[in-house]
Amino acid sequence: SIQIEQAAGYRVFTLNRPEKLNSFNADMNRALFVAFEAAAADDDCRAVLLTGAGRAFCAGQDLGDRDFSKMEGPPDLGETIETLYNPLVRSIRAMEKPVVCAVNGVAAGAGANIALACDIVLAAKSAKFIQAFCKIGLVPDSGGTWSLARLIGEARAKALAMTGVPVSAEDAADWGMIWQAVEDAALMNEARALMEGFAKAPTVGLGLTKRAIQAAATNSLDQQLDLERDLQREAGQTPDYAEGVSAFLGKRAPNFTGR
Ligand code: LHQ
Repeated sequence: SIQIEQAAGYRVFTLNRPEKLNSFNADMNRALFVAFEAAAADDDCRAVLLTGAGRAFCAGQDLGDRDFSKMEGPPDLGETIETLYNPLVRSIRAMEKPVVCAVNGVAAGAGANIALACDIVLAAKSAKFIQAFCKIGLVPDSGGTWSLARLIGEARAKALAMTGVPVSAEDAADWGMIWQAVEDAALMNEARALMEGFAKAPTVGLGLTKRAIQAAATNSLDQQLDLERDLQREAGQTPDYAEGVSAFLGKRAPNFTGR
């Protein structure tokens, strides 16, 4: 249900149930989690790119997965969230390397919010983000209530979550919900270019940067200044920092090893 490409220095995960608009069933959810955990554990993997096969990025949970007529009572969706979606979001956020998302088409429900959990989101101009949950009586999950409120503010977060209106890639970029909207035909080239850069980047420094920016969500300025001090101390001890300075002074391109 997902396709994994091992490129030099990075991996590409492609959600691969195009006939179901790459909606999540439990297998795809678990496979993606396992893939993220494996990428996190592999020092030779210095970044991850997430995208979708076919015309959609991901339509959220596969709503055909449960047949209400065959169930004794209402399902426990909390269980699904706890065992499948939450571990996935935590894995993406905890991984101390860049996670890029190339949103190639519609991103709805959990599909939209998994995209927003990634560090850098590029979207094809024809793509749309839809908080579809309200249409079926549910609550935005996969961190959506948190990330939307932080990225675009309460006013827009509530309107999107309560109406389910689609947001175009260009509006999403204008609002700061994603990094960039790019021409459909250019999406994968742009994403690959970013990945080639991250494959040769000072990965430890980028990972610490990710940790710091995420910690800012709950830290005071004083706590954050202390954290920056600690992380800079750590970054200053990496071989890549020594290499970066030496390359700069030597007026040559750095050769970062990601350590
Ligand atoms: C689908 C789906 C889909 C199955 C399109 N499932 N078949 C967490 C925990 C537990 C339970 C519940 O949920 C969650 C989190 C969630 O993600 S809730 C939100 C679930 N997602 C949605 O509500 C989105 C539903 N889909 C749509 O609104 C539309 O399909 C979008 C806007 C994604 C795309 O619209 P169109 O481009 O017009 O395509 P379409 O609607 O014609 O869909 C194409 C096919 O894909 C169609 O099947 P068919 O056999 O008629 O060709 C759809 O039924 C199927 N499909 N999404 N989530």
